[in-house]
Amino acid sequence: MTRASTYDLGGKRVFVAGHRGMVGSAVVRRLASEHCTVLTADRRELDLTKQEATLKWLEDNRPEVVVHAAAKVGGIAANNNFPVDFLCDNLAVELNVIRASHTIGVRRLLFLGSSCIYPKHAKQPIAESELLTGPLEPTNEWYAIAKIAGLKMCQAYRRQYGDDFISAMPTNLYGRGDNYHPDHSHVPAALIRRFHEAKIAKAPSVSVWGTGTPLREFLNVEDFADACVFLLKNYSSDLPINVGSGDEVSIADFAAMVAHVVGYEGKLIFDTSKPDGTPRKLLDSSKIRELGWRANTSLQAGLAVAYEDFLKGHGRHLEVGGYYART
Ligand code: GFB
Repeated sequence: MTRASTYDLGGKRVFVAGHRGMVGSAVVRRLASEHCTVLTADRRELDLTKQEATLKWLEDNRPEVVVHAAAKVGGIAANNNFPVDFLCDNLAVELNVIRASHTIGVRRLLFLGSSCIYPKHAKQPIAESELLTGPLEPTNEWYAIAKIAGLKMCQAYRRQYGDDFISAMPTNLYGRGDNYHPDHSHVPAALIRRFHEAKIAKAPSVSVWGTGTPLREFLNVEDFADACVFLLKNYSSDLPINVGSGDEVSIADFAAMVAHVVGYEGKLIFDTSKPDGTPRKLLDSSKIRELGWRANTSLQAGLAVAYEDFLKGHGRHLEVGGYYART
């Protein structure tokens, strides 16, 4: 099908857009063992929402490979509350990076999407063919539309110009370098922080958003970074490819796991005034498994590392506004 005749990253100049984000920083760590030259640009040096600046930076630095891990991201509340930021900023960055990559002749580009691009009531587990078969989940449709546009840009450049641009769709990610903002983060970081603070304060109970019934599949970011490198080397197709762990859990059970890892022993109270979002989001990752890749970090072990990272203060506490990559 879709297996590229193995692409050698050795000696290549690889630009990781969004290298300060959770995903981008994990990709940089993973690329360290690939004997390539990793290129990064701080936001002060390059604002990816600026078209001319992005083109100039790429012309000056001449990467052969691009990992597009730059995005405005956040959890269910941030997505719901900042539709302009999630739609427009993500569209601008995608257009600038993908178009400039074409202009300077980048050989391989990996665009990162998200499992939220699939319809709210997609058939489970969600195969790549479910894309655009039904309405999106309203809490994240702005972000989803931007991500769908990004993967369509990759398909369009491949169709019209033969560019080897591919797209990967990760499931819900967590791990080192996450954003621990109390309102804007995703559920793993939000609960690590809230339970930790409740443990310190000896609070008798902690609130968890929603009913606790939604099902989510969680993938450790180090595993995802490994999948990104695997796909750069082994995958070439206009079809996006799912990257999941198969670790599906209800939010209630997930919250109990996080409480255990953090050592919080109080009561969990479900705040049903907060949204649940999509009821279930389990990816069908059989395509990438057939190519020979699978995740190998257990949720328990990955959460322990994430909590350690939080304790070391490596997590970021950002407002929505920075470009930190995560899907
Ligand atoms: O991680 P999260 O915001 O992502 O929420 P989504 C997952 C589930 O956890 C939802 C519940 O059912 C939340 O209601 N939850 C419980 C909490 N407590 C909390 C909490 O304190 N904070 C948060 N954030 N959630 C996002 C999309 O949806 O998934 C993005 O909005 C992106 O666009 C990302 O695609 C992967 O899975 O609901």
